[in-house]
Amino acid sequence: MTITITAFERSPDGGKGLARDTRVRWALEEVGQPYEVRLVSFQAMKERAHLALNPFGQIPTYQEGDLTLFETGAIVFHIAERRAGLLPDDPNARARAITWMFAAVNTIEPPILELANARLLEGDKSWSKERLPLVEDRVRNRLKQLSHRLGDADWLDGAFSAGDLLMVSVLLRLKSSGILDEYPNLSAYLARGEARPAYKRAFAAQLAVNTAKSPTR
Ligand code: GTB
Repeated sequence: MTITITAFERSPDGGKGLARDTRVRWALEEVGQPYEVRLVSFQAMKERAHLALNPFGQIPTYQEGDLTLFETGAIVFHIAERRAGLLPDDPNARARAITWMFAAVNTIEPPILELANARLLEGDKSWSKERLPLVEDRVRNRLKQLSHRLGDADWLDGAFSAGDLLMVSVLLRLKSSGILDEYPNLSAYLARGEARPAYKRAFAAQLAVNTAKSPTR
């Protein structure tokens, strides 16, 4: 059955792989599942047809036959459950990998997003200089805890899993900030994720979209 995901017609990051379709592409690449991509404009994302796929008017969405999904955590989980390669068979190891998926999107991603918003959207506010260090410290607090748990392991719990896929995806947002350099094992973890052939294919695919010439642009 054909799988179709949606992605930005043109991502604001110009193809750095930070838009969330990259993590879905990566999951599909890891399990060897071909997929199609439908590109949507910001305007189209807010229209009725797209809102039927994602009530929040966002990308990515995932369609497979009658099934429509949104929320990248749920999409990656669905892919990982149905195809081998992203979740261990052992029930306890599987439950732990799923725990790391939730930790990535629910515990680590929120302060990172808060920092991105503080820098990008609030940088010109009079109170921004006072607030920014607080927001950065919230990120550091979580990174310190994560770094401590990862230690010198390659991945968070045994073999690479969907938990690592989401955690690396979330940490990628910090790559240009310099904060990750304070945690060398997390920087190395990120680099290991980016070095995976499936990630490279996913990254290249989204980059191709964002660097393609278009007569309308
Ligand atoms: N919780 C949802 C999920 O995980 O699926 C969040 C989805 C989401 O935030 N989608 C964003 C979106 O559609 C794109 S990925 N935004 C448009 C809107 O809300 O109107 C977030 C994103 C966008 C751009 C960059 N960037 O340019 O660096 C990075 C990340």
